[in-house]
Amino acid sequence: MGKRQILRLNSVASTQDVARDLPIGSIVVADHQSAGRGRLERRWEAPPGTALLVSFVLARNPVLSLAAGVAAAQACGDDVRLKWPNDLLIEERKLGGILVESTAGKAVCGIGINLTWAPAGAARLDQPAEEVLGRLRGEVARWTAAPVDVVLARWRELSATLGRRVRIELGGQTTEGIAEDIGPRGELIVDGVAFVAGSVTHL
Ligand code: BT5
Repeated sequence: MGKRQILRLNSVASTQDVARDLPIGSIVVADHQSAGRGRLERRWEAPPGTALLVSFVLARNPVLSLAAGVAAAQACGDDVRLKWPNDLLIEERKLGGILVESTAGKAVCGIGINLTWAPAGAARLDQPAEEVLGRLRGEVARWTAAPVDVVLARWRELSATLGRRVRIELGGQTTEGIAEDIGPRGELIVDGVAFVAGSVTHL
């Protein structure tokens, strides 16, 4: 399938789209994205040179989004917590996000982390991009190779969601309850009901 590549680009539409065509083990980093995206067609905003914007091409993994969250939290520092399913938080403010897009043979895991700029109400890290990326590469390799139960255990420790009252919205339906735990495939359990996807608000 070709040799893995490490691409550093100035401006792209989305690092996800470049990464999609590369073999497993490849990494795409950009200074700027003209069409950076989150889940469900949402936009990911960052002025040029202000954020770490990276996509990792990885083997498929049922808990990849949570493993990437653990990896990113560990790469960023002790005060970073995880909001289910895919947000990095500092003091309840969003520092970064994770977007996993899977195809038949691989998964593209995009990670955006605010460094010198953040939208109103969001957080930023104020650390050099190269240092964060260096740590992130090691942590992604470690946590995507870790057994699922080890990933879930670390995710629980880093979680800002578990034990909280939450609102979860999925397909036009809204549920409120206590986020009790995550299940074996990373699903969020709210008052005994398992959600495999959805948007969570901490209440
Ligand atoms: C995410 O989506 O949080 C996943 C973001 C993934 C971005 C990376 S950057 C590298 C790679 N290439 C891409 O094109 N994407 C990935 P979601 O949970 O849907 O959150 C999106 C929402 O976060 C938006 O609707 C905004 O409300 C908010 N948002 C946008 N930009 C933000 C920023 N820089 N900091 C904090 N919040 C932001």
